[in-house]
Order: sequence, then structure tokens, then C-alpha cells
Amino acid sequence: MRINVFFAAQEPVTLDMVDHTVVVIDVLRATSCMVEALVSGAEGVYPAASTEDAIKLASSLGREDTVLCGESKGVMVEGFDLGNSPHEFVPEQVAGKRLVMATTNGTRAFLMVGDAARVIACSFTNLEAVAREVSDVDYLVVVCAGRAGMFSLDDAVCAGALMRRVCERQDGDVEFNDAGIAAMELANTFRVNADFLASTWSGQRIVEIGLREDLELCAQIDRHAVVPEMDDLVIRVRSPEPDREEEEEP
Ligand code: 3SL
Ligand code: MG
Repeated sequence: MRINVFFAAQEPVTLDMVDHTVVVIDVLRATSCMVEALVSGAEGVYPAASTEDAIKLASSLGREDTVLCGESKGVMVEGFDLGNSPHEFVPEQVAGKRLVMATTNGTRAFLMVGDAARVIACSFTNLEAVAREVSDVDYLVVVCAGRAGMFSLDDAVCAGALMRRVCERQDGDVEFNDAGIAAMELANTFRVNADFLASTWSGQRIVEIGLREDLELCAQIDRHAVVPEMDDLVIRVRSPEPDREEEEEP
């Protein structure tokens, strides 16, 4: 198995991915929100590159069953239905709805890798489910959304934690690029909790805008067992959440 990590979603990320499985990580907060939304019964998440694109897409899909969500500078965009706090994505708001989501880094990262064979969304909250899902691929690419094209420690530690779990499942050799080696070292160094997230560049901003409670949720490792996967530019749940399935049984 070969694992290549990109520490930020930039142009080179788009190269040579057609045959690869790509995992996109934006712990704060896009992929954490996607996981919550899909577990809460959202029909699918449509990532948009900008606020303007999101508004256009929502009106072409039909505004009635569409929830416009995301952020600009961390806060909800005027005219949107929801912001980018994972707590907002509860069943009362999103069940059965299409979500059109525009965020500064996370949703753009998905669009950059839209040509890959498979694109999966990962955060700390669904780490184990994703590790299980990608453990048997030959070539894995992990794209950290980063912030403004730059390194984000929260995403890098999540990438390293994912790789550690994937490696634990391998019998054979695993090769990494240098960013992959560094990500695994980082995952060994930092203990993941809300204080850790609050210490990061992205986390500091979230605390500043009064949304520290988001960090508590985003730090909950394996809170859910879903694998969100993008198909035709829509992110949907690949495997149902076991707890939910059990609950639904007669
Ligand atoms: O950039 C993104 O995609 C974000 O999720 C940023 S923020 O955490 O909502 O500010
Ligand atoms: Mg981020």
C-alpha cells in the first residue's frame, strides 16, 4: 500500500488522482459538519466553491427541500439557513433535505479532487469507519483542507491518526510520502481534545468568534460510524450507521 498526504488543498492535489481513493479532511469544521448532517438524515451534501455558487445551485435544485449552509469568515452567510457549526445539523433541520454547503476551505477541497475514483470525507468523529473503509486500497491519497492553502495542525493530526489506524490493519509494507511520515509523528505527539483544537490556528479563530463548543464536538473521536462518499459531486452516506440501523429494526 502507498499513502500520500497533502497538507493543504492546492493545485498539485488535482494531479494523477483518477485511479485513486482520496480522503478529504477538514476537522474544523466542514467534514465534521458533513458527518453530523448525514447521520441526522440529510439526503446529501452538495459542496460549493463559493457563496455565490451555493446560492445558484440551491435555486437550480429547488429551494424548498434545500438547506443552504456554510460560512464566510467562520460565520453564517446572510440569507443562508445554517452556518458551519456541527451542532446545527440536527434531524429537525436537515432530515430528508439536500444540503448545499459552501465553506472557505473544506468544500473547495472536495471540488479539487472531484475526478478521483473515490472521494471520502473524514474527521475525528468518523475516523475508525473511514480507516476500515480504505484499509484495502493500494493507493490512498489523504488531502488536508488546510487553511488558505496553508498547513493546519488539526487536519494534519487527523491524517496521521487515520494512517496509524490504516497501518495497524496492514500485513504487508506501507510506503508514505514525507508528509505522511510527518503526519504520523504529529498524531503521536498531540492528544486530541477540545483544548488541542483550541490551540490550533483554525481553532483559535473559532474560539474568538464565540463557538468553542464546536471544538468539543469536533474532538469526539469515533462519535459516529459513517463513511460519507462523494459521487457525482454529491456526498452521501456509504454505509449506514450501525446504531441507527439497530434502532430501526422492529
Ligand atoms: O474552511 C472551511 O471549510 C471551514 O470549515 C472553516 S470554519 O471552521 O468554518 O471557519
Ligand atoms: Mg479547517
